[in-house]
Amino acid sequence: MAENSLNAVDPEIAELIRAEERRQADTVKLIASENYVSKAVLEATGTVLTNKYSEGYPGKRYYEGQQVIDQIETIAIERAKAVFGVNHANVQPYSGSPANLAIYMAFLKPGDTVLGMGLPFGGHLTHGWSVSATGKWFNPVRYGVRKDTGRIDMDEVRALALEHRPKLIFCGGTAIPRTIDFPAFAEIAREVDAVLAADIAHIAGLIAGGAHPSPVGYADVISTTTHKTLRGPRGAMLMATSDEHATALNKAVFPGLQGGPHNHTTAAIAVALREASQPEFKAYAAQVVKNAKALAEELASRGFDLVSGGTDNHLILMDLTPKGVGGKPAAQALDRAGLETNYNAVPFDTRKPFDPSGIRIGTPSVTSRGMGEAEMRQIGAWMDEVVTAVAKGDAEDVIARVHNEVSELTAKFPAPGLS
Ligand code: DSN
Repeated sequence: MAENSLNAVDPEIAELIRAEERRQADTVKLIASENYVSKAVLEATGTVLTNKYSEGYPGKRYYEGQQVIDQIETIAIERAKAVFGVNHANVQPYSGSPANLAIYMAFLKPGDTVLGMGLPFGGHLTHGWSVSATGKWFNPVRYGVRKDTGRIDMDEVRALALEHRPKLIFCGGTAIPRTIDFPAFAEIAREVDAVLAADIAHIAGLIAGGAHPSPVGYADVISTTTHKTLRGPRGAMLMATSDEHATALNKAVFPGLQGGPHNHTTAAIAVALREASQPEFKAYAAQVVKNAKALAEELASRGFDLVSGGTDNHLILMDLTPKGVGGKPAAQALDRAGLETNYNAVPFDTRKPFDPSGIRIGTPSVTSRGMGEAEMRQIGAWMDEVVTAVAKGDAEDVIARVHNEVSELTAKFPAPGLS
């Protein structure tokens, strides 16, 4: 029986996928946690591997028929070990939140204390924020950033660790524009006998490409998603150097929290890791940072208030209060102009999380399209024009003009993976 294509079976969904592809092609994507995967990664995700159950690990499964899957997962593990320089990697977590939950399951009991960065300061929900299971089922203590510098205060982290004796300390987060001081966190964790978890989801590609220091040798466990700067499919990994920690993590992922791994994702992670091991990826990671610095300089010169005054990595967090507009109306107007961002709380924000003062932007996606510093300066100018027009309450003409100009730019820099 001949099989029908997606187009024939479900034209409505097929057309919506094409519409999303057009939207992605025509937009300057500045969301710091997103990227464009390569055609090769995209191909691997849409394969028959989705048909297979594989509870367990290579060589020790609970279903037969693993002749091929075992090879794929083993390749993904070996590539992760080589790219990040670790002894152990688990490539099965479905995404970042389950990966982080597995760390709790591996090392803590309910009610134990976790020290993590507060969400409004740039931490992640799963680092012990109150609405997350990790904040409800464990005892969270939070550190932040200094008001005067916008940077993590390592003296505060140490004082909180000594006072509360956490079993687990998280470093890393989702809105941190500066380098994470892994050695300083490791020293504090050792002093209080805590497990140090480095959540490198945002910066994994920068670490793989040598554009950010590595937590290896400092953190006991490392968690990362695979779809941000690393340019893989939506998935996650857990890594460790000690056998003991690796065994605890493996048991926590399966059977602790998850069932069968998503084998199509595992294959795509393997492909992304192969790409990340190539010399071009080093150049990519370095350019992501150069672009972020160029964009930050342009925005700062136009009066934008950058948290911590700039960036060391792929990410810029801005407080729009001096521009006279909230983060949400600014992000909405920018999106209509073809500049995709997200509104975001800034440290010490006086507004509510759903209507905060800031926006967060990043350069992983525009760099994947081949854009450089000149394009970043242009993007900074467009952002200024739109935000200034929104503050004046008369943005429609500016939005329409900028959108046309954005379309001209995106046409010159085709995004990977899109047809
Ligand atoms: N949603 C991710 C981000 O945007 O940073 C974190 O989970």
